[in-house]
Amino acid sequence: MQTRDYQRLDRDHHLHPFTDFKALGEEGSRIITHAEGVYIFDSEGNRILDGMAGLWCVNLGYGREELVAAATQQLRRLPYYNNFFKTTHPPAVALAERLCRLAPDHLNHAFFTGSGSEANDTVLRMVRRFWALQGKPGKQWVIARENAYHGSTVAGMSLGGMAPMHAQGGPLVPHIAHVRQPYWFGEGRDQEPEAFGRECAAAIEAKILALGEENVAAFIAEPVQGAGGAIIPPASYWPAVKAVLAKYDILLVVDEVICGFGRLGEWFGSVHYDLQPDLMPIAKGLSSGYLPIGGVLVGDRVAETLIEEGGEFFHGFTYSGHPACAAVALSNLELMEAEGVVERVRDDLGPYLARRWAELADHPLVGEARSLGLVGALELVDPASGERFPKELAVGNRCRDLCFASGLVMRSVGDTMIISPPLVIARAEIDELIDKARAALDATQAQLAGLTATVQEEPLS
Ligand code: PXG
Repeated sequence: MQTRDYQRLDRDHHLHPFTDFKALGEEGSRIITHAEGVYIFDSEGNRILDGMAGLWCVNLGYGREELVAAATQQLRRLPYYNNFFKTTHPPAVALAERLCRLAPDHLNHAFFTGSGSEANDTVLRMVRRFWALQGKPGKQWVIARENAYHGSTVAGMSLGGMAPMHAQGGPLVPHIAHVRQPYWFGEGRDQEPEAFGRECAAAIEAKILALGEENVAAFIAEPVQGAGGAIIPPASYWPAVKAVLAKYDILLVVDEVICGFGRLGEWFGSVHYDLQPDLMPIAKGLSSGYLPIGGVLVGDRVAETLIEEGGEFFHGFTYSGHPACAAVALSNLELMEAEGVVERVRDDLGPYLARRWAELADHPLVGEARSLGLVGALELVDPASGERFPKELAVGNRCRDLCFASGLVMRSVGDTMIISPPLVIARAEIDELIDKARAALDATQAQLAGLTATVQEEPLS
């Protein structure tokens, strides 16, 4: 089969996630055939530096034989059994124990799911059940944030704050309210970042008071928003949020699906920001994406109530704690510990990326370059005004396509360019990433100059 054959069959039979089916059918998919280390390869023989670790998940990079061995050994021994009806199996138990050891002290129980979306569905079930058991069934509302991503199931997208998803998927799950996001570059540049961060935290308090504190169950947020645009909140934000939630006894759910497992230079984003969450949904980097698995780490306060007073919890999935997925996740965590992956991100690679990434701020198209650990963002702006380009120019998408063509996966969210490379990337590979990102920025600028020239010439022709 050649590229064209795959593209034809793909167009005729395969509906891709988050895709304009018709437009992709006309353009044709890129066929990724294999991968090694931090590189993916396509059916045309191109070698591409994967600056997104797949979809924020391949933290240990591609081609790790230990993970392949963990999967195959477990598949031979026990390919499937469930965790319902008073049974379990060694990989699920071992993974639960290991996760609780790695997580902050008060998180001592794990509930497994197949994905991050299912983890957030589980969160919603647990939060509401918890308050019902506490004798406060009125506590139903969950406060989330605009432009947040918490998954694509109906509950996940309702918790999320993605307007285009809400527009297509309604009616949404009721009793979910959204507040503004701490996106300084996008929404707060008329203020000092720290004042803006406090204002965003104050918006949560205002929402609690508007809904009635006796009606609010939880607040859910990512430590750093990923899909929303690698949004790193001002330093004032999280301490102020914590204080508000404590004042009104609102549970804190920290969605660690992207920030967990080393992305920010700690095992969890909650550790970086000292968040002490009541519930922590996890997925992605848990298995470095080699097999699908997610879960919720449950803090003692919620767990004790569910265990001591809850009776049966009517919730779970066929693949909750799937043995092969759990074995791969366990092996992944063992490798990360043995190789000091998280410490290397914190002490070496994160600071190195920060230094090199910041150099891109001198490019005329870049309004801001920010990074934390191994996640980074560039805000593209019109050099003439320092403001955003008109949406119709789709500058971010242009830059992304030029990046891909030059051998780098860098994502765009609107006109924000994002990287989140595997945590095992070498310094020399970070250098390559920076060079390719700069080349793509130059190419984007040249393309835009070409467009402007055409527009200006039009009246003459
Ligand atoms: N929470 C967060 C914070 C996520 O980033 C999910 C939950 C849902 O996980 P699952 O495993 O159900 O996909 C995610 C997923 C993007 C993109 O375009 C990001 C995600 C998924 C798809 C696309 O950046 N994150």
